[in-house]
Amino acid sequence: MKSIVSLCALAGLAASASAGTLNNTVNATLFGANRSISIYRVASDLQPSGPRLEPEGMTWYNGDLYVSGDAGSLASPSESNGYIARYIGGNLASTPVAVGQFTVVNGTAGARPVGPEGITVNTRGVGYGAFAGMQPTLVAVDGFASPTGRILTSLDTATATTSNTIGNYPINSDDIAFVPGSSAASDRFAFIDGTGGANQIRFVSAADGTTALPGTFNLPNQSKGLLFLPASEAFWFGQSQDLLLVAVSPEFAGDSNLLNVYSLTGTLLSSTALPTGNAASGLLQNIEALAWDPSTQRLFFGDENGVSSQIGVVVIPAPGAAAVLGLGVLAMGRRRRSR
Ligand SMILES: [Ca+2]
Ligand SMILES: [Ca+2]
Ligand SMILES: [Ca+2]
Repeated sequence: MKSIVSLCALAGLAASASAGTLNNTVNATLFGANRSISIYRVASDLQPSGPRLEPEGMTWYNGDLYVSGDAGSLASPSESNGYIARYIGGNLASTPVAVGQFTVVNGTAGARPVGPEGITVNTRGVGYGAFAGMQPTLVAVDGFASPTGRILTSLDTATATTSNTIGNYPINSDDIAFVPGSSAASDRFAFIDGTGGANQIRFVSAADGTTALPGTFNLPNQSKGLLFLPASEAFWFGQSQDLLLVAVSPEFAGDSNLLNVYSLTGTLLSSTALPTGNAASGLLQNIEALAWDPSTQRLFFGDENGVSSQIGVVVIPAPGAAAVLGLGVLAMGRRRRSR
């Protein structure tokens, strides 16, 4: 350990858990207005539990941002190494809690750390991934095909235990989102599925996590990040129906990351190109995860690229926010005068 610390000191690297560092702020036109995206470097945020945090999956629950990444084996730890980063209050400048270490056994190769491509929360209280306490169970998809197969699994963040693992899962997923229906019977999980090379949205029942449902629709190649927003939140994005937001990573040199907004039936409602580069240029490189904080209207972008390893965050003001603010100030003034 001593020699590792010395080597890290020599290389000028952090040797212990560290807070995200603001790398850059960049302006982008998002949903019709100019916004400022703050971009944090997070690569060393899980140390010493994990070697490196390269965000592939993100979800928001009860005031905190949860971030997952790939993992190697117990013998050869790599990336998040079975830990999930929990940023309290979504504060990327703070050191996250390392939740885990989550492991799975699937097949004969023995236990290995979980490396979720995507994470979500079943908020219904029944069905696959349901939980009772204050701390969430994360429903995770893991595209790590070798040596033990793809999995759907449940990560209890209160006890740091894995359960209900479904091995050799037929969906080759880059992300997952819980899509509540009008009742538990119609709750679904939506997946980005790359089986066969083409990207599609597929739905399964959230009752068991496995029963395939209709509604499949096509996505662009390199679709990597998925976020469900209920109609009550769609307002912030200039829409009024349930939405699926999809992050599309660059496919060819010169491509930009895209933020595509779809209806649940696959109608493309908007597509926005995001400033794209790498950490050295202060830009996001390969966006593979999305999350939304409904209390402060913050949208998070996870940049999985192994060199960049960043999370971007942007506040989405309400459409017509300036007018609403103006009315609020006017009302305050009236209250003051009437006192
Ligand atoms: Ca991966
Ligand atoms: Ca990775
Ligand atoms: Ca993902």
